[in-house]
Amino acid sequence: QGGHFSWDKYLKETGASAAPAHCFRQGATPPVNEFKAGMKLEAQDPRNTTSTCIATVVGLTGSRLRLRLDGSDNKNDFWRLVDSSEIQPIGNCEKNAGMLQPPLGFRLNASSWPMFLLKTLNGAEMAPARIFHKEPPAPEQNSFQVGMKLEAVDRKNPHFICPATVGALRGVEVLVTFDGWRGAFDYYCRYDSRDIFPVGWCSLTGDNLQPPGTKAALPKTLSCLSDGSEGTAMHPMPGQPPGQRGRKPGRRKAKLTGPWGQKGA
Ligand code: MLZ
Repeated sequence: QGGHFSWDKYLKETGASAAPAHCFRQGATPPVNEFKAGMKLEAQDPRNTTSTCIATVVGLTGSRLRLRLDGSDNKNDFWRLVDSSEIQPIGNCEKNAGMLQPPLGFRLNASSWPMFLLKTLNGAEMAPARIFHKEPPAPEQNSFQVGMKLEAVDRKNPHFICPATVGALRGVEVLVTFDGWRGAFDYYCRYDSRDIFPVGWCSLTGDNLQPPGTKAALPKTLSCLSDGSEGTAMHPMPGQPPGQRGRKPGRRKAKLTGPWGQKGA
């Protein structure tokens, strides 16, 4: 567990507001996670989305599962919500006349796939259908506004959910900018992405929300960060949302700006 981060104080100190829950494609309350490590299920291969593979739960965090495709390596784990439409109970693929496929980068010869499949399923603990949840419907339109705060998966470090701000809007897309970082982690996603959550989500699921700008010294004066982190004093800058700085996401080195942007920095 990292230091405790208080959205309440952070919103007050930044003068920002949280994106309302109706903006998101998320349940009103996070879905219960009854999965256990070792359970197997079917999942779309994230690197080859037309194929359905066998996956094993290798970790759990809040309402999400850390998944690894059977026959793949441990370098391509991915995370899915328990109410994702991209995971199904074992048997679902066959029921729909589909064929289970080896993952992209299957570590054995393709010809050994049928035998591999038999063996991997033999005696396996299959996640029961009742612990899967229905995916919530997408909101009808993009109702995010620039400056609104949210919690978002850091796609470069997908086990992290971090405080973020809507930096720009582009049709059905939203620019997710991470508070306290210069933009190296920012990305555009659809407004109905499953990777973005309303403020308070992590405290409901028990996920460890990363405080803004975790890697750097955090200013002592920030009462929203109550873990006594070291750092030089800095003053919050209300009403100064990051983002809209006209740079391409993902091209710069990760650099910490401090949670309040860079006026005077
Ligand atoms: N190890 C990484 C963590 C960055 C997390 C940023 N989240 C928005 C780094 O320090 O670069």
